[in-house]
Amino acid sequence: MSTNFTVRPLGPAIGAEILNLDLRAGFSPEILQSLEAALVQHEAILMHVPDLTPEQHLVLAQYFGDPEVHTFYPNLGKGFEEITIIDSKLGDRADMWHHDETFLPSPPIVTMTQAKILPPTGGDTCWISMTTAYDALSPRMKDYVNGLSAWHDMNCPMTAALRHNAVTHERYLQVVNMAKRHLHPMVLTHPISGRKALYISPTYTTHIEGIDPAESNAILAYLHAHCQHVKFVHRHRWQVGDMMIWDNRSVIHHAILDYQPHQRRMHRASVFARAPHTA
Ligand SMILES: O=C(O)CCC(=O)C(=O)O
Repeated sequence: MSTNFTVRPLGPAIGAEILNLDLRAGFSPEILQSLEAALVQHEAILMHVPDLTPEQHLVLAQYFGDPEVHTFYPNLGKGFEEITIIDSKLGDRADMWHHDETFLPSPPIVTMTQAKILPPTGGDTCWISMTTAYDALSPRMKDYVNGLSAWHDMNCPMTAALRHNAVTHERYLQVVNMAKRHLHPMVLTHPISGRKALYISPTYTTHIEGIDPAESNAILAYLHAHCQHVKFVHRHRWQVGDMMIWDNRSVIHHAILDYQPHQRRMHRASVFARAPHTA
């Protein structure tokens, strides 16, 4: 496949940087296919694209799936409803490890976020390779988790936010009344790479189905601690214009909230699979 860029791995487990990407002629099918190959292999990829237009952001999103119009975040407006604005000045924050929206039956598979306004320091985002974390489990633990399913509940982070006084009671009730949750397998098989990944997060996963609550809590606590080992993590210090694309079937992410009262603004698109992902 002929492309105009090179891929530089940023770590053994996860992350790669796309270098010398020339978008003057836009996203050709070859570029898009090569970006997808890099994404599947490295799970989170970095592009330096300060001149990327909203139209190009959409082209990229449409290649990976059906772009989502986010239910509660604001967006760029007419024609660009799929480009979500996440701005700390609007009170938006995602200071927690999560896959995107796993309380949905078919959550977004890929997310692509570009930094627009950054604080002088801080505001890094981290990703965990849930495939590498899965590979590192003992054979006994792999046997244990394979075949189990766990609930993912949108109320879970809202309850935490309420406890931290980070959300109004009105907003809390609004979200809780939506009652969005879904049961997902604890281990996903990536439809392209065939790699297995743990599919749980401390943000949304409440409990393992059919397991005694104390055991479920203990197993989940162990698995979350296991996944958060630094050797599975890639941390990115953003520059304005950087775009990260990540594969929600392989990674979880955490945007660190350590820059208040400064502003941090990101433009983000996430996409749904055109056919449901396989377990
Ligand atoms: O702002 C970021 O770096 C990521 C925010 C986030 O968690 C998300 O877009 O799902």
